[in-house]
Amino acid sequence: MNVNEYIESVLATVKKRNPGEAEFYQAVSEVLDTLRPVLEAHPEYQKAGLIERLVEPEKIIKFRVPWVDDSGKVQVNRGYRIQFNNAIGPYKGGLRFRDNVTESVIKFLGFEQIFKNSLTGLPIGGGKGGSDFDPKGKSDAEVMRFCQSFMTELFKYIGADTDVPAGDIGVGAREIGFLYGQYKRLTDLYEGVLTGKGLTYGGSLARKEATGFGLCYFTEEMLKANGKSFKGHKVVISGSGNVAIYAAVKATALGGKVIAMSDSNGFVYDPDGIDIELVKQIKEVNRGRISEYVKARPNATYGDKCSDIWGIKCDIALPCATQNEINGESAKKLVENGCFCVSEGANMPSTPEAIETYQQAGILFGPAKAANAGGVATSALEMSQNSMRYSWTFEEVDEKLHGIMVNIFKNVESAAAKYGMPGNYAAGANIAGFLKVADAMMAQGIV
Ligand code: NDP
Ligand code: 2IT
Repeated sequence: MNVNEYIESVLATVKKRNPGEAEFYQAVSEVLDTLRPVLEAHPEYQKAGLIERLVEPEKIIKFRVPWVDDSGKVQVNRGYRIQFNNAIGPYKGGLRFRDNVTESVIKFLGFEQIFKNSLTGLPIGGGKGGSDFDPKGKSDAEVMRFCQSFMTELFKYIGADTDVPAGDIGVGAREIGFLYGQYKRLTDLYEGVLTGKGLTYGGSLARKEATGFGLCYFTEEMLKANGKSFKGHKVVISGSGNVAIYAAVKATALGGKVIAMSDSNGFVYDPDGIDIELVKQIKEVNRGRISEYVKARPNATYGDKCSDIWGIKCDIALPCATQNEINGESAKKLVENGCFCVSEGANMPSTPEAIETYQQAGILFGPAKAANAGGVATSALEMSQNSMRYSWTFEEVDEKLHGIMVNIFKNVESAAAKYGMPGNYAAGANIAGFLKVADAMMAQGIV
């Protein structure tokens, strides 16, 4: 079987074994497509059935999460933890609480996490979990009861050296606190089993900022390598959650002007530049809607379709909300309006058609696996601090994060060039992330 036939046969198995799981299939096919030259150069991988093993999660845990809402009604959600690959370290990856969470979504996120975590250069394997529970609109007491029920099953499968979950969409400091409290109560262990913890109980300084800051450090490095920078450029950022807010802070600090942000209901456009403190107040403190922004900013306007944010003329686009939020049509609008850089804070925010559009237009594209790896990298730094029973300062963590993001860019750039695709950072990220995992899997035998 030649390499093309090999890839086709693995993809056919993935499709058959995971029927209807469109997101998972999308993530796998995007990666395998770029690994062709690597598999040509390393026939031993095919011989060892490495790709067949890589696309099959090591463990899929699925469970019922019953809880009682404030009106006394019993609610049932489904919980997941997918332990995808631990060749290079304990499973590591976030938990997502959102109504559209399915096994396919968790699988695609877990699969991406393998390569992302490898790119950080730190010893962490890939995993992901979550639930179709949505904390939005729930009381703190409901969120707590849900988190306690979720952890009452999950605690059996995780541990500081086994599997270390963290946040993602719908899981922030509040949820991590409730989950940690219940883990500790069930196990009597005070250990770094979750990251993104509060600062009073083992959290790391700069973890909250890390994904957004890291995204901008990576993007700045990519821009620099191509004779550009954030300075004086208009930036559009989708979402207004953890990643989006700190991407906006850092993009502004690096000289960019953020002119639009969004949530799942709509977007705001502020020609004077987004007032980030106001967004923090609305979204982080009040848990409100982005539409409230225009009440305080007379020059700003609100649009009630979140994908219309991509029609705003900008130089740099940072999608920081969710998967497949930029389709082919939105990508064309960005390119037509002169956007020269798309860098992904969210996981898989660009559809394959969107990526094709960027590539044909020759604009700079920072793929999620590399560009948003700063969050999980800083989680790994949190794990190190927990093991040492020691805390680094904000500046120390931020400096390490910066170094990690610069390194990721360098590795991605050189892997792309080495395998004959210079400037194709999506291929470079897949290849560089893959090689370390592949090497470890080869060394560890058929497991
Ligand atoms: P948050 O829950 O803090 O924020 C999510 C933001 O995206 C909110 O503004 C939310 O709007 C919006 N959003 C969520 N789902 C949709 C949807 N289906 N359509 C449109 N908008 C949506 O999550 P994070 O900021 O942590 O995560 C954002 C992205 O970044 C995700 O793709 C996540 O996987 C990725 N990521 C997160 C990391 C982290 O450390 N947190 C690390 C690396 C990647 P609303 O307020 O209406 O819900
Ligand atoms: O997608 C991601 O990398 C995250 N949600 C962060 C995972 C982590 O373990 O910090």
